[in-house]
Amino acid sequence: MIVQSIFSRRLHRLILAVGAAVAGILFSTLLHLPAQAQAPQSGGDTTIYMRSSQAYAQPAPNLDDYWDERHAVGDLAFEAAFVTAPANVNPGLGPLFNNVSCVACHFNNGRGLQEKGQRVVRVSQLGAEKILPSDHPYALEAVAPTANTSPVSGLGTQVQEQGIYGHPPEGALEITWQEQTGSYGDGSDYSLRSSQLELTYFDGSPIPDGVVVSNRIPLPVFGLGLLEAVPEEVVLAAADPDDFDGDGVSGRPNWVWDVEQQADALGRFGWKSNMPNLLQQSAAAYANDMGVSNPMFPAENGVEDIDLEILDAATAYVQTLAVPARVSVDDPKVRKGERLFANANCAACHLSEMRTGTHKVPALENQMIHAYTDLLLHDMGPELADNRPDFQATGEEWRTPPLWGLGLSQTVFPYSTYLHDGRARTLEEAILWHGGEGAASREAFRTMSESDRMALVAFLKSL
Ligand code: HEC
Ligand code: HEC
Ligand SMILES: [Ca+2]
Ligand SMILES: [Ca+2]
Ligand SMILES: [Ca+2]
Repeated sequence: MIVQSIFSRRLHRLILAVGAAVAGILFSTLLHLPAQAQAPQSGGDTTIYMRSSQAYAQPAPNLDDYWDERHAVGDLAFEAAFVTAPANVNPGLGPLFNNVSCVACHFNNGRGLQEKGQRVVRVSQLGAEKILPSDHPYALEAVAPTANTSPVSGLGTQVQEQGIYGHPPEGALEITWQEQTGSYGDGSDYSLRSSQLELTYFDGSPIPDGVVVSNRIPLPVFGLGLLEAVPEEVVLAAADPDDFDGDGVSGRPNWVWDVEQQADALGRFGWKSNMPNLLQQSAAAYANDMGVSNPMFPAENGVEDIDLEILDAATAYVQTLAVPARVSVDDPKVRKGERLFANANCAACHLSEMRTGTHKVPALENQMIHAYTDLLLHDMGPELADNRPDFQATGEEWRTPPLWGLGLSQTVFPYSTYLHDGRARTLEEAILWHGGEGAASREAFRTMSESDRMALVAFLKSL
């Protein structure tokens, strides 16, 4: 079965590639467009030319045979839906969980929705002593010695909103949205929505005082192997914690706990950069999001619902996904937008270029990439704050999210929204929420003419 699906996938890719090449030649001769090779290849040699709903779900075209097969096996792991044990296939769901498979939250590998089953709600008890891992069923929720997240009684540090049959979930979250209005420099109005959260235990009883709640939507998962392959020195070189150059933008690394190395490590993944690498991110997703215990996070009684083979496969999958190429790079409006992006100092955080170093996947090595992130934490002001510290990240700090592939968000998953809690319905709204270190950029955008704002957004959609 697996062999067959790898084979048909190869064939399928070949047909796609030939089709795309023919279409590309026809298209560029007809419209006198420059050849695609000249368009910025957002993911270096891992770039693909595809604009369909499957654009985030392709293997990097430069994988060798070994990694190509690892990718195909990982694809199955990413899609595998877990069920309550005992069962013949994929047993071990829960008892507490948020969803049954990786792809259920990362639909088509894109960003997910602000909805029960997709979001992840992190909590911590302010001013409490940390509890020991053995007090809690899932190791990651309490194990990290350098985390400053204290588990909440009955919830741990992540709220599982679902439980297997006969096992009540931990908590229930009610969200109410409110609108606030503002106006652009040219006098036209806009409206922004923000949420009010009410978290209770599942039976409706109130949670203790002093609990901070951070509500996060799923992030897209393509291109992440490249971000893992950016050398630590490159990330640290972009940090400017004391704002030495005086542009109002600082940027600090998050130092988080690496479970495998049992040491602090640079955080790169998650909305607050609280995960050091994709193996740990995947292992934690299995354990905490799906209740699937594994070699990195075994259950309290030592049970491992999946073995290292499956954990490694899921990890390899998110390491080896291609990055969709930019489009319309020569469109005058897009080019103007790119200049405005630079002038508004957006690129101080959303770095337009980084070079990768070494990685165990050779296809990811030494690539010039255009991810538009610095992987650093920035204080984004009180309005975006979740007030929940996470390792070194304060309650107001967030990791700059990559902007590559942004123009495909709605194609990949209609109705998907932006920012950590999905509050921004449009790219304009996402920019208008920037505060703190991003406030000057936001003001630059807010006071632009309408045609300049449209050009800037056109640039974002070309990514
Ligand atoms: C319940 C929904 C849910 C499930 C199931 C889930 N994820 Fe996620 N995933 C999320 C959310 C939410 C985030 C952002 C988490 C944060 O910032 O704290 C995320 C983040 C990630 C990231 C980091 C992306 C980045 O840009 O930093 C990766 C990689 C990832 N998930 C992989 C997986 C894998 C692999 C699985 C299956 C083993 C999985 N996820 C299962 C919701 C989910
Ligand atoms: C000080 C650093 C900084 C600057 C400057 C900055 N951003 Fe951001 N940007 C961030 C961070 C951090 C987030 C995530 C905030 C959150 O989710 O709460 C973000 C989020 C975004 C998002 C949403 C991405 C997503 O995946 O949901 C867009 C779009 C965006 N920024 C565009 C811009 C544009 C355009 C500018 C310039 C006008 C800009 N940013 C300036 C740091 C910055
Ligand atoms: Ca389990
Ligand atoms: Ca929990
Ligand atoms: Ca600075």
